[in-house]
Amino acid sequence: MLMFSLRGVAFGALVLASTSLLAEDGSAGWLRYARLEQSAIAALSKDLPAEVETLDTSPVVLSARSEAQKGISSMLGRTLQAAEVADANGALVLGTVAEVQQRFPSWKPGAAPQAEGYILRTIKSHGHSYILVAGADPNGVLYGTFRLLEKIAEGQDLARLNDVESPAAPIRWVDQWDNSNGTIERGYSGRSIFFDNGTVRPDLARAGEYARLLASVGINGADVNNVNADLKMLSPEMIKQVARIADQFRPWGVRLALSVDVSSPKVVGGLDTFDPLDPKVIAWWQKAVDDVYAAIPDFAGFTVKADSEGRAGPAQYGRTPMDAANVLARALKPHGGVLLYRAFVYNHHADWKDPKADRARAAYNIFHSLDGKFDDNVIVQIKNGPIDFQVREPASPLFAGLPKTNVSIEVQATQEYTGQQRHLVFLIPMWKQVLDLDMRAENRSTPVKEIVEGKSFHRPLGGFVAVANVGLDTNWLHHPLAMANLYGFGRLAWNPDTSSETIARDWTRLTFGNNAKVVDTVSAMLLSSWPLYEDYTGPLGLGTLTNILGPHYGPGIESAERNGWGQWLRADHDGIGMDRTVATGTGYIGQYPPELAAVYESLKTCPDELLLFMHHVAYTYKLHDASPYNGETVVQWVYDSHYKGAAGAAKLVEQWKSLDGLVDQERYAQVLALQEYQAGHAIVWRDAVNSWFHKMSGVDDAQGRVDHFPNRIEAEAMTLDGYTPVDVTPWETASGGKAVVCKEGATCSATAELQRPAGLYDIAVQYFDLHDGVSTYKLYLGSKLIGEWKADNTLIFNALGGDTSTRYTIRDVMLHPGDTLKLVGQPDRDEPAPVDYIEIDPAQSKVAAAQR
Ligand code: GCV
Repeated sequence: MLMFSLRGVAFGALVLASTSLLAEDGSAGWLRYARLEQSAIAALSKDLPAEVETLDTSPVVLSARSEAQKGISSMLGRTLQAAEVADANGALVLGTVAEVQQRFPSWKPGAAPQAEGYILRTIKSHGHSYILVAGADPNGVLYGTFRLLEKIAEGQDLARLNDVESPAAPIRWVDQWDNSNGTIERGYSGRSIFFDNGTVRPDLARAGEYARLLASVGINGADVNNVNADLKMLSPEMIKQVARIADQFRPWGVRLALSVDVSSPKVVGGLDTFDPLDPKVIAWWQKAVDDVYAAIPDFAGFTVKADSEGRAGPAQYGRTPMDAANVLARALKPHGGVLLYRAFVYNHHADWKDPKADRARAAYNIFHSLDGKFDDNVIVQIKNGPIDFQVREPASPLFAGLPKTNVSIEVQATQEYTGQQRHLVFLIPMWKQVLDLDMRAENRSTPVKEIVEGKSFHRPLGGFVAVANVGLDTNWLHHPLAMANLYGFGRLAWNPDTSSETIARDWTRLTFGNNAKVVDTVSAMLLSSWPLYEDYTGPLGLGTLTNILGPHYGPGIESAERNGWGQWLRADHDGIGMDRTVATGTGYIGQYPPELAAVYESLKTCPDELLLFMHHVAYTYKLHDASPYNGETVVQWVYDSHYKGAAGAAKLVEQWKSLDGLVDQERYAQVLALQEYQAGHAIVWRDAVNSWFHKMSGVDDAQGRVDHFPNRIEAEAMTLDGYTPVDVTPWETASGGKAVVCKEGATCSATAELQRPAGLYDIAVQYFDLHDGVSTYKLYLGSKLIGEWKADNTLIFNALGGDTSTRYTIRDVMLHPGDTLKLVGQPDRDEPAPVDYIEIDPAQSKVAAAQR
């Protein structure tokens, strides 16, 4: 055995030299097990035994063993030999605490881990080292093994392992919003890994790989279908199919859950009602649940969305969420299942003319009075904020409003309102800011994290749910850096006290290796990304200023106003913001416990980042004196923060470029393309929001930037051949509200004579990249072709506007007065080679050199 592992080391050393920066496609996520530096291998190898002894034969512990073998072979080039009983030279020992105690009777475990927790300990026995991974149960063994591998990947000392870890809460789930036809609601990375063509995919290899990734960060449940549930989901054939997904999950300790529609007894079951209190309906649910458990014995439970956004619900029969939840929960209870009932219940036909109407109040209004009436296997699942995953929201007041009910927090890792994995937004700091908020329920310390852990109110159940929506894209979430959100969610669900910095650094190490510059740079990029995205998309608690009636991606500010969806900004020419005070507004603030309510109610104490969520103020209202607001007016803050945010997005490009050669070329190129795209799109956001505030408020930018673009040439102002000007809606999403388009089959051009002083310039062409077509653009300086590209981004939108506006930049072009610039566009299918403007700025390279 010893000989074998030595051979492994020698082989490993050979491989190291040739593999360090091999192209990687991201499919392994953070579980790459990249080969370590030779010095690290040598240091770790002296403490790592040559055998693995498995004291438990459950499938989960066998997964732990194969994972340990795989990880160690890949990182250290050593073979970890499986042995029933290890020889006397030491071993990695995997088993439950009881099994390990039996194997080493003199071993004292000390503090016992709680359910799914583990002990990692190095002990000496007869002069040899044993590394013990002792789990409270099989899942604990698996989680402990992954933790050990993480330590190895980070080159940590194995000689004195002494960790005891337990998860913060029992519910640590992901939700997928996958539809049985293979699409994913709010999915931005390809089609479903589970479903296709109305049924479960024949090949479920990705489902197993997904479960492995989830298990590696302690996630123990996955709801695989959209909360807007397909009614077919409970049909016998579908359950048989879905059981195949559960088979893929099971070896990784991940239990499968399903979303169900409460109208199923009527629509699928053929009953004349789905009134939850009707005995026929109760019996129907019991039978449906029994059938599910017959096919999937470790089934985790149901998630329910009802009476929300057009979904059927108990309200139709004058019943409450509690009535519906308890009926399903009672059917699940004998099998050990749980029922997650979403508190995302609101009327999307609200009366926008009513100054007291307020969607943010809905969840508390509906659920608070039901506190204490839910069965003990019901968990009320509360979105982090009271609206809908906006770039910033306060914590939902409902967290403090259900002290006698199990609750979980629902966050969104899929970046619906935060850039859809085309913008880098590391969401951990955003989630932490909610988790860490002390609600001051009962005038005592009750941070949200302790409420959902069940600690604050001594609840038996509770936890963390993230809408993940990974897809068939090779790298799972499209942006290679977006996986930090899924990883970080798992880390927070395990221990919400983990800092954002630790998560960012750990993820980076696992994903890109231990090079100090890479770790520092990538984690700095991650940690700056949410604040800067907020800076250019959603100031002062207004919410993401996106088109809420469209794809929730680019800017579309007024879409929030004057409709029933209740995401109102309440903007007029004098001021902006929702007055949610008790004194003069909707009274929402009164839903918080009194100490916190007092903070939000007063303009003096309300944090500026939530100002316009809580209050309606004039554009000229002055923010707090302290940094970063420095007593600026609301409108000037909006202008400044949008310039700051766009500059921050441009900086991400430079930060990433500094890693050229330190990160494999494949992922380097992918991230670079996305960061360059983001930097361009941040300018679209900046200009749209600023122009809109400028028009609305009538207040000029003190720095003279807004609506004043001396370096910009509007396409409609160029000499056009074939191109025709069109209005863009909403107006703020195109410069000057207009673009030019070319007819299908034609070739069009837009020409301008330049009078720039001789020098080096960057020339940016702002065009629209629609989904249904790949137009070609060519840019000529005089007769010289200086740029050629195709509008072939993978955006899914089809209208000219903020969702599709895209920038192509040609750097370091030498210009002279009298030069002619000609843009030639060739449409393709439904994409008319559209152009917004051309901007010619002094070359960034020159600016940077001048600044040095
Ligand atoms: C699954 C938002 C999303 C919807 C989603 C809903 C929910 O409104 O835009 O796509 O529906 O939230 O969480 O139920």
